Amino acid sequence: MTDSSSSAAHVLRAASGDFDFAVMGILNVTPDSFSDGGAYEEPSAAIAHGRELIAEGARIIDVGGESTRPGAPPVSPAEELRRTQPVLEALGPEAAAAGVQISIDTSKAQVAAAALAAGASLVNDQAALRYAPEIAELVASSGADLCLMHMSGDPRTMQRDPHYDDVVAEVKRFLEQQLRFATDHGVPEERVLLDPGIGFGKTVEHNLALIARLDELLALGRPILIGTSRKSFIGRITGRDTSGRLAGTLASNILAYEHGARVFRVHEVAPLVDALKVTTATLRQAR
Ligand code: HH2
Repeated sequence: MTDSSSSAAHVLRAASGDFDFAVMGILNVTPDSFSDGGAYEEPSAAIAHGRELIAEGARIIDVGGESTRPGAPPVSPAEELRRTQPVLEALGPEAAAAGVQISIDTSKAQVAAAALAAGASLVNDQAALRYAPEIAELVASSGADLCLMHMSGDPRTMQRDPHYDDVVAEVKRFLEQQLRFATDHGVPEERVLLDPGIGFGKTVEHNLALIARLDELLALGRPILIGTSRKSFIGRITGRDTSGRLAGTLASNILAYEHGARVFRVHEVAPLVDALKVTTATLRQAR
């Protein structure tokens, strides 16, 4: 990052060296996430994977204890805490020493509060404060960052025939409204990231339109985070299962960068860091 006084500075302090992007590594401590469920359920496996993600160049580690795949059953706050807290407590100091930010992927105030107390400094709220509006005050009082994501409905029902007249305009309106809610409740605007919520209540066409017209969300004045990693729209286009979606993940993230996204949530960090380095170096040469 070059301009530490820019409004995106707070979140993008995580960006790497000369580069203006940050890759967020996914650390799902769940039995049932759609592509890596069960792989890092044991705290020791999750902690080891977190270390790998840091070594691969992740500038943010997103720890999640509840799957939000379509149809996923809800998890109690106690269970979510049981899954995430040991990982946060172990990884927190190591991440801090490496200058890596820890994020908690939750829509529950209790889980967010415990994570912030354990050293997380970003709350990634997929419900964008709709389920737990009090997350806004928590974030405000702790000085953390906040990611607000668009989701149509909830994970149990979101993929039942999603409909929009203009998906980009509707996602933009929603994000604008939730951003205003957050700032009205004390969250400094410069601490907020916005995310169109790829795959959350959207068809393949909706997801593609959001990537192709991502620039329209830049008018909201906040950095855009995007999560396409291994998602089903890539499978629908390529015919690949979750283990074969890396190339599609890279393509969608490179395009999202070109259309203005700056934070990228992925399972495989190293290939995207390289791809984005080459992309940004090339674009810089062209301009
Ligand atoms: N996608 C997932 C989870 N959290 N957070 C943000 N901000 N944006 C996203 O696109 C996003 C997210 C779903 O992916 P994953 O964590 O791999 O799966 P699961 O929800 O099944 O654990």
